Amino acid sequence: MKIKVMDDILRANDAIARDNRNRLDEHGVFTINLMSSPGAGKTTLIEKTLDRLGMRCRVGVIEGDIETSRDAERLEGYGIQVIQLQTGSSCHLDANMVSQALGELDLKKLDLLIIENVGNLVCPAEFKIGEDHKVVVLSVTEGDEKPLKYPLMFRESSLLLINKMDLVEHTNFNIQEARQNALKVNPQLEIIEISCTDDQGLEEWDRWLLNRITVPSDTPTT
Ligand SMILES: Nc1nc2c(ncn2[C@@H]2O[C@H](COP(=O)(O)OP(=O)(O)OP(=O)(O)O)[C@@H](O)[C@H]2O)c(=O)[nH]1
Ligand SMILES: [Mg+2]
Repeated sequence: MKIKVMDDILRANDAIARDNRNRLDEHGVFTINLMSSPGAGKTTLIEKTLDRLGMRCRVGVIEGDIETSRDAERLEGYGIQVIQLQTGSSCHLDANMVSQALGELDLKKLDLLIIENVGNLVCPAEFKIGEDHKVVVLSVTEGDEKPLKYPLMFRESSLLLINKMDLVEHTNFNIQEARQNALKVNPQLEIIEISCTDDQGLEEWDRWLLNRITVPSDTPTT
């Protein structure tokens, strides 16, 4: 019986997620659902992405947190459209929450929407929210076995960003093990090693995004 309830919840969520996706597609907004454990570096990566790509495309951000607006406040200086969602007790964003946030955004003025999910390596992966791709961030301080222990997020994602590579020599994180573990769970997964501190790998991340974003040629980015 419990299983049926969960099935119903996910089916209802999927219908709203499809509607979100249609709204975003209508306006040509490429959308990623950025997921990780708390503190893996999602907001820092968004800041870096805005520094690097903010002049080349129009970026909007939806921040998902259980409490506070601290992540949205970090992005205030960029002059972009940012919406903070506070989930209260919920450990993930769902399609309905994102639908409400989309109503607050001027989608005509966006090329890329980054949705930072609640820091959690399990629940966010269960809920579609209207994204084109899920992207998972794993930092080297978390352990190279995490893709095996928390497989769903790695299975659902198109791209794995292994972050905090500047710290790897101070940890027992084995990069080859991490890659193998992630590919065992999802053989199609693309993997980029990055550091938001020294910018390692961020050019490859820029390319991954730019290859997928459609920027109208006459669009001003400010
Ligand atoms: N050394 C190092 N620190 C990093 C890197 N990326 C992020 N950090 C630090 O990691 C901490 C957490 O970063 P956040 O960007 O807030 O992480 P988050 O995933 O957004 O966290 P939640 O929103 O709470 O889930 C901060 O102190 C960052 O400065 C990196 O590449 N290297
Ligand atoms: Mg954050």
